[in-house]
Amino acid sequence: MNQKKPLAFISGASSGIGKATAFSLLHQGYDLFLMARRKERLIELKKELEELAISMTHTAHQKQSDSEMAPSQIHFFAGDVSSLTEIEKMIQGHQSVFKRLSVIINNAGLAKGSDPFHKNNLNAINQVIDTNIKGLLYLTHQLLPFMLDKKEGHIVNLGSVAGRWVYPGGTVYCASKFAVTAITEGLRQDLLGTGIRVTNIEPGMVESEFSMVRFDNEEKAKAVYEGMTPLTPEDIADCITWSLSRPKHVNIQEMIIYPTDQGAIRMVHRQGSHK
Ligand code: 8X3
Repeated sequence: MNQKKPLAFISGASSGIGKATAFSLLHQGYDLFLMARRKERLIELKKELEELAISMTHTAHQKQSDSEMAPSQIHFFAGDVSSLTEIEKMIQGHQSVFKRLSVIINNAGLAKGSDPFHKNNLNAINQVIDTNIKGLLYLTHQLLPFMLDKKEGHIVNLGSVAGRWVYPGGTVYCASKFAVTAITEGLRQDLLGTGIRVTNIEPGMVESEFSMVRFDNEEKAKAVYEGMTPLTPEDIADCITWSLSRPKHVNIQEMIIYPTDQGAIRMVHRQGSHK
């Protein structure tokens, strides 16, 4: 039987948690729709995922010779989540694909610097708010109708421990992640009765491009994880995949994940130190 697979949409899919989640969900048998700004990265990633999907299908064929299994399909769109126009263009161009939408992973997000608020650059403030809050809202608002029609689906928002606790130099980033916490909680309440689940995944320190984007400085970015073992994007992809794989009547509202070496934000055990 050659059945259509459910579709998972992932924003910020070209690296880090988004990319790791793409691989993890491919293994779970989803078709994927990847969105990110960097087109070359998406082209490369699509190729990698397609190759893996084909090899997975061959292995499955060998095990179940009587079933006809198609490899997962990988779709992508290069665009910025903070642009409603680009989101609308993406959806208009892929109506039939989005009809199979089952999962939205709102992963795109960033921090810019760690200066005190009065030293923040206005462009950076706008970029963080526009991506982390407005981007998430726009995408969810435009994609939700495809899931409402089906009376089931799952929205996973990538929050952060910074959406629970505030730290100096994190005013704008923390505000954006507090918004993600509120949006997730609100959506879960607003969507009650629709069959759609909503989950907030809130990681502590994850080693990815996050710190490089935040500091725009390789040395500073490296120093963040020095002497400690941070979480990996794959650790978080595991949590996302587990939340999605619960029975349909189970909604994981939120999950806070710290590395064992992190006691709280800015409280890190580093080799040879107690802080
Ligand atoms: C990232 C966690 O501690 O850098 O979301 O703000 S932190």
